Amino acid sequence: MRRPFDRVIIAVVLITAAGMILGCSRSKTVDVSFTVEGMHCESCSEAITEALEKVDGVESASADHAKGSARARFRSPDVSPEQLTAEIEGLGYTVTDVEITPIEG
Ligand SMILES: [Cu+2]
Repeated sequence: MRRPFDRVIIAVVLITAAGMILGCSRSKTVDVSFTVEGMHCESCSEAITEALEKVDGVESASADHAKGSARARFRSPDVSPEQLTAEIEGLGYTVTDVEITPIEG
């Protein structure tokens, strides 16, 4: 014999599972481009690339000292553009512009 209480527990488990699945599918891939001041050579771009790639949730990153730009592809909401800006500025460079592009999937 099944008590009504069991049904409540089953309903809660199902709602929780559905929420987790929906929550996962809501995570998005995002491309972000930074305009960076202060890069002078190849080791500057390497330092920025490495710092961005080390962040959990970043799929790829690159930086170009000649163009004064950096970019990263990451999973949102695991990572935020603000967090990556802080990484770059933590190395002593200045981010003057941030451009965010959501990617399909
Ligand atoms: Cu340098």
